[in-house]
Amino acid sequence: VGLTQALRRALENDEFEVHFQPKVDMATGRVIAAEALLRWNHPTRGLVSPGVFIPIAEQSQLIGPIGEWTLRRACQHLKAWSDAGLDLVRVAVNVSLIQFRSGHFPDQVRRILDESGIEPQQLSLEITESVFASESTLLLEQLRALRAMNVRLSLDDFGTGYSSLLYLQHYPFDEIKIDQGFVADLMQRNFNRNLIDAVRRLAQALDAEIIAEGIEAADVRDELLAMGIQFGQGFYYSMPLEAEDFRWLLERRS
Ligand code: G
Ligand code: G
Ligand code: MN
Ligand code: NA
Repeated sequence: VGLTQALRRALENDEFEVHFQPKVDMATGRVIAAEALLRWNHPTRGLVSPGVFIPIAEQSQLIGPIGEWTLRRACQHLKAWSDAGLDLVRVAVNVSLIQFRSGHFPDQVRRILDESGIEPQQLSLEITESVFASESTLLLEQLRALRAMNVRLSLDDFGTGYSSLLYLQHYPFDEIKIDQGFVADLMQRNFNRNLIDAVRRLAQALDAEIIAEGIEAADVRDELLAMGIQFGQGFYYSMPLEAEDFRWLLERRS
């Protein structure tokens, strides 16, 4: 069977799981958010990466139901953690541009927030930079509707793709995530340091928060802090964890 067929069955058979990676306030070490990262626990292949199956889901319309499942599951986990008194501000969920095609994505988000009982400001949606390539008013309208609901919008993988300063000012992003490619060799390359500093000033001008991803070592964290970057994410803090392990991480830190 093809992967599309297998993906369809995966949904029916509950083979997906959501893992979580902390987003951290680097000065204090406080976990401010959990990024939900989808995993496919295939019966014979084992854990399959979203890098493999998300593109197939996007081509086959399955991204709709898979994305909805992920969003619901992530919100349910956040609700359980906050009901348990664990100190976590929000959950972040990656969203594919295809999920905006129908025009009803904000309604789906609203429904899932109501169902799960979390507040809109506890949800952040991560959208990659390719958002600027589409120039779709339908998409921009939905982003504005989500922002008007107080859902947070995060611009993922910043610096890798289509960014245009001209577009950026029209989009309601609350957070910019500096792509890990610029963070990994920060210590070796002056260019990356200058670029990160430019993005920091850009974020300031747009009144958006900035977070560096791909932090793997303490010296990189220290350098980012010295450069005035407040938030970070990466293996240095934690790998993506199963929900139960993420809960332990929160308990240890509370
Ligand atoms: O976690 P990992 O490095 O394997 O993720 C690989 C890619 O898959 C990343 O670009 C990540 O943003 C993306 N991804 C992870 N979970 C989801 C999801 O639920 N939806 C979408 N659209 N992309 C995801
Ligand atoms: O595109 P997005 O930022 O959503 O993808 C996040 C992906 O990056 C996840 O699949 C996660 O496993 C991976 N990741 C998270 N932290 C690190 C890190 O410190 N180093 C590397 N190489 N990958 C990371
Ligand atoms: Mn992301
Ligand atoms: Na990213």
